Amino acid sequence: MQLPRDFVIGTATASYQIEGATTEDGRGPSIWDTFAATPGAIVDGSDGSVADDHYHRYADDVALMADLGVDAYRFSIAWPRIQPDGTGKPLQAGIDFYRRLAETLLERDITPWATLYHWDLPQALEDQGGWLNRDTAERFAEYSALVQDGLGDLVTNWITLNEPWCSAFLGYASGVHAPGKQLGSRAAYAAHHLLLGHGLATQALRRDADATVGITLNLYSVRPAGESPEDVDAARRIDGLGNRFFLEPVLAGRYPADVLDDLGEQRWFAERADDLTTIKQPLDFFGINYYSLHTVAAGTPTGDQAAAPTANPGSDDVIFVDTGAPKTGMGWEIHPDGLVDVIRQTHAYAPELPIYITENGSAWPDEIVDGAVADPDRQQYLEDHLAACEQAVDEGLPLAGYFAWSLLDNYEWAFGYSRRFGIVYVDYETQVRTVKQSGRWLQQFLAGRKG
Ligand code: IFM
Repeated sequence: MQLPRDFVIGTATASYQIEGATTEDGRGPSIWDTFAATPGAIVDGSDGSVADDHYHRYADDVALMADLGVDAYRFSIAWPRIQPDGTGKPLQAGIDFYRRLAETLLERDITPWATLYHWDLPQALEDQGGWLNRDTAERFAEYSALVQDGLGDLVTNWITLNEPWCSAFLGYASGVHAPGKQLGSRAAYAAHHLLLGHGLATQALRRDADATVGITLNLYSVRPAGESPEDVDAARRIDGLGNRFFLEPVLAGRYPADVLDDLGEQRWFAERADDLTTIKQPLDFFGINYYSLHTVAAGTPTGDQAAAPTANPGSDDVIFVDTGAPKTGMGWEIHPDGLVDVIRQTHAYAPELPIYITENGSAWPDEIVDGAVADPDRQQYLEDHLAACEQAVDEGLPLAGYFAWSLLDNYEWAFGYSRRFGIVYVDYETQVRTVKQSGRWLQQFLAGRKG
């Protein structure tokens, strides 16, 4: 594989999924602490109170990354560690934890990439309406500036939001993520306030001339199952709400009119059209999390799809089609070529902007056998998606890096600990880490690049 020498290869994690220590050093409760304590919300009834105990084991985890040879590490800051109630002075203990982490990374020549919001909103802000409340956007910008004040000498790569589609539509439409609300098309208001928060936070981060700022969206390549106008329209809708509803405000300063029509929310958004100048900020890079693609058809869902509350309000009459392609342990079809599609789609809005794959990976039912974890499916997934990255670069697309999701097995949200995404296996009883076969493959690949 011939990726350019300066192509960044890293691993990624997120605070609630790995840190544990949810009541230590003054951290306040987040919406995920509350949601995880709700009976029936998490498949195995678990929560993130211990997770990978990374809060105490971060130095070992950085040593592990150094051993793997990664260039960069993308982690997220837990807002409730910095502002337990979501407002006011920063908690020094919270800042200090991330300072220690960033210093340890830099000592090992690993570049820190910090995501400011990877879903753990302080519960106190949710009690005031959460992302449905416009004020949360202002609070987010204030918090982002405090984090930069505390870490800006160590961290220059900032990602404002991780996957705002999930925060808005899994959090406030289907309700399968915190805060577990089912509000139909009103979930789009949460999306708007998240994007406004992104714009305000980006403005705040620009106080530091060294700051490199971007956002991360989860994008799916969306294809119609057939050629009928109805199937083509189903693809337009899902691409509209999942991709364009976020890409266009951030990169082009507009909401797609067809999506506002699908949602039946033209008026609410027209009244807030002025916010678009704040949302569309100049960016230094664009982050894409890519896992799979959607093949969709028009029609009435049946079975599991019909039973689940929709995450696509206004587009309930769309069927997600099983194409028969191989699937990961999440049931997500494997389509490396879709990765190039979403890079092309993003690039078309902002031809100058460097793009990073800020997450890509797969879950499999891993087991330790004789002290080792054989995960050939994950290794293949990784190889095939890195090959797709190479194809994107060869096409002349400005793809500058790739972060494997995830460094460690961790808390997979509503799936609890039942899904393993790590290239490193975690025994949750003993907290022993074991590099999987896929991790060893990546290690060799990285060593090969460095010659
Ligand atoms: O674990 C998540 C991560 O937090 C956000 N992106 C998708 C991953 C796998 O579901």
